[in-house]
Formats: sequence, structure tokens, C-alpha cells
Amino acid sequence: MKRFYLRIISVPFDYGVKLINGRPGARFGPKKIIRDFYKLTRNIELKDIITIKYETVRPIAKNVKKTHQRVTKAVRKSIRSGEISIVIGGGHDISFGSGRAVFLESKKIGQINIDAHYDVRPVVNGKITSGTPFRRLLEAGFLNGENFVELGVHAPKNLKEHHDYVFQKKGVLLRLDYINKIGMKNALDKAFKIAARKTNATIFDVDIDSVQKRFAPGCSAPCTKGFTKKQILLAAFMAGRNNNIKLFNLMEVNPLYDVNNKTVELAAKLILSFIKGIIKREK
Ligand SMILES: [Mn+2]
Repeated sequence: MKRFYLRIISVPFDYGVKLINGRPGARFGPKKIIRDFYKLTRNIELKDIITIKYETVRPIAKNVKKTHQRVTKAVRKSIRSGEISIVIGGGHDISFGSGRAVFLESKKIGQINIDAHYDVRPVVNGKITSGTPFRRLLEAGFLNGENFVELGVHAPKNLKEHHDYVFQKKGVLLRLDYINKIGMKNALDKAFKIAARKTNATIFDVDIDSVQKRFAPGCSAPCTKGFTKKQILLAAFMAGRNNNIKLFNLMEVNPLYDVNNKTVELAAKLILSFIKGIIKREK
């Protein structure tokens, strides 16, 4: 039987959230999520099929760039040794650091982002906020817009200029209403296909603010509208099962605003769903 290798990399860093005047606290996410993940898997036999290693990237206070460099280094090493990586944030800015690592190892990458927002804000006055990761990947030439798919954006929180930017880069936007019309599974099939076209690796991002506030109140920027728990768990499972996916970025879980721990618990379940998908991979 095929054995799978997984590395869960914690990045307790939310300075990028602070820089966008969001609600800091996502730095407390990784520890809590992993604790719940342990609880969740206590009675599940995973050891025979999957080896899971844990690592924490030590952030550098108030230094987004240098922290991202550390993230890149850790994820690069993981990918190079044949592991599938899960990065737990922290602010969404971290996805630039982890995405860069996959680019450096795989050269041609696709990116799926499940998010209430576009996260393609420009870097202004050197401030690398949590709203910037995908613009940075695109501008650096690491990501080709044609392999970039965003799922879950909805009015009215997003600026038209960010929509236009994604459009101009030939990125694909699957809005929340459209996904609910065609179904989550069909939307993801479409997204995985686009991201995998002529690429060697796909990155799968979940910003927890893509989930309805009643299921995921503990995040930096909660929204009333969004996906259900069932939809997001299906997404994680399908991503796990997809052979092209090398990295799962799980972002913006903020325990300081959680209610009865339900956001943290959902995040732990997302990791387990992703793993259940991995086990179903053929190669
Ligand atoms: Mn985001």
C-alpha cells in the first residue's frame, strides 16, 4: 500500500492583519487547531497510511518579509522531500511565502483560493498586508493568472478595482451565487481543472472567512454570507484527493473571536477531510 507523507507547518503570525487594520489574533490559530486535530484523530488509525510531521516557523516580530522568507524555506524543504504541506496561519499574507516555495520547487503552479475576498490588494508604502498575497504571487511572475481561480467572493465587500485586476490577469472568479447555482462539487471540478492546466502543482487556500459567520465567527474579517460547513469540508476532501495539490494553506482562524471553539474545531475538521482525501489518491 502506498504511504503518504504530510507536514503541518504552523505560522503563528498576524502582523499582516494588523497592517490592514483587521482584528489581530490569528497568531493564536495554529496551536489551537493542532490541539483539536489531535483530539479529533485520537481514535482514528492514520499511522498505517500516512506519516504526519509537525513544525513551527518562528515569526520575526513586525517583519512580514523576513517571516515569509522563513515560511518559504520550511515549505520548500517539505515539498522537496516529497511531502504534502499544510500551512496553518496566521494572516493570509503568509500564502505568498508558502506559494513562492511551491513555485521554486515546481516552476509552474496553479492557485485556488476559497475566500470572501480577492486578496489582490497592492502593497502600499511597503505595507505587506493580509490582503496582498495573490497580487504578490502574480506580480512576481510565480503565478500565471490563467491558473488562478477564486471561489466564494460576494458583494458588497470587494472593490471593483480588485475584481478588474483579477480579470485583467485572466484569473477566474467563481462567485458565491454562481457556485451555489452549479453546486460546490462542480465548481471545484472546474477550478481544479483550470489550476492544473499546464502546471506541475496546485496550491489550495482556504480563508476561513469564506465560511458563513454562524459557522466560523472566529476569523479576522467575518461575513454573514458564505459557504456552509458541508461545502467547505467537501472542498478540503476534494483538494486532498487531487493529485496535483502539494500545499494547503489554512488561513485566518482567529480564536480570540471564536464562539464555543467552533471555528477552531471546523479548521481541525478541514485538515482531517483533506487527509481523508489524500488517502484516496492514486499516486
Ligand atoms: Mn483572505
